[in-house]
Amino acid sequence: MKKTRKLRGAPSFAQRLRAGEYLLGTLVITPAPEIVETLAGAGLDWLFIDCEHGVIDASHFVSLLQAAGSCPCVVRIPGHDPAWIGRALDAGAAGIIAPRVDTAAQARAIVAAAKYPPRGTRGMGLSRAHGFGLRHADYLRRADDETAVIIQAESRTAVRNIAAIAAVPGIDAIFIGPNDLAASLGQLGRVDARPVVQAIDRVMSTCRRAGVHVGYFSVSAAGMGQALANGATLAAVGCETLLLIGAVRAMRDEMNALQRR
Ligand code: 3PY
Ligand code: MG
Repeated sequence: MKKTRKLRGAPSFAQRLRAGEYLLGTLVITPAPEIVETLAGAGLDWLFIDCEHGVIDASHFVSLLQAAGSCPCVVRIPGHDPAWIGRALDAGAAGIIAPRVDTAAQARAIVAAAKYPPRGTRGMGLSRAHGFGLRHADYLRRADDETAVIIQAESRTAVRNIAAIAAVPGIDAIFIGPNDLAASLGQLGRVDARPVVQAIDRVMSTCRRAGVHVGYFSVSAAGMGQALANGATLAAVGCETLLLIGAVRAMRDEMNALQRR
């Protein structure tokens, strides 16, 4: 009889994502372990470590992921380079997010780079994910199942090809980048413009039909309403600096109101 592998302990981020659980996170754009540790303890389901923009690079992975403790970190790599995918996963990332994926062929190559042979071409090595050698064999057995591959759809071409992209095996979620999508549609900075909203609807309905989970980013909680109503389960709201700005402004307004009394 075929053995089914039991889940050890809590389900991984990838397993929760595949189960369609609502997962709330925020972007991290600065390489500060103190901030990551604070965010990780403040009640989020995941952290979106952004290496596409900002100043985080691969040399920060281990310290940031250590600081996050049990809060899963998903790393957005700067492009589609298999070396970056390997380094993020080797450092113990719960998954990767690949930006600007326009075709099914690109999506297939990204999935391959994230999976060990025979499923893919991920290189063998030792790092934090493998307990620096303490848990190598165990990690090799679990890695493909327990790491998430998230593909960003954020261009006119991606929207045109979305059915083929969503059909690629091994994709755990398609994450809509509304800002790049707006720019690609000639609506720079206007994520609420009609052509952008229509393109987002098209991606979401195609993913729904294909049974692929959808992620969405907004700078504020208010901007997430439509995506959640349309079935997005993976949510990234703001980033650490925007959250700080919002908290400072709210505190300043509260203090100004007290002072006027
Ligand atoms: C975008 O809005 O373009 C994004 O990539 C958000 O993460
Ligand atoms: Mg983007």
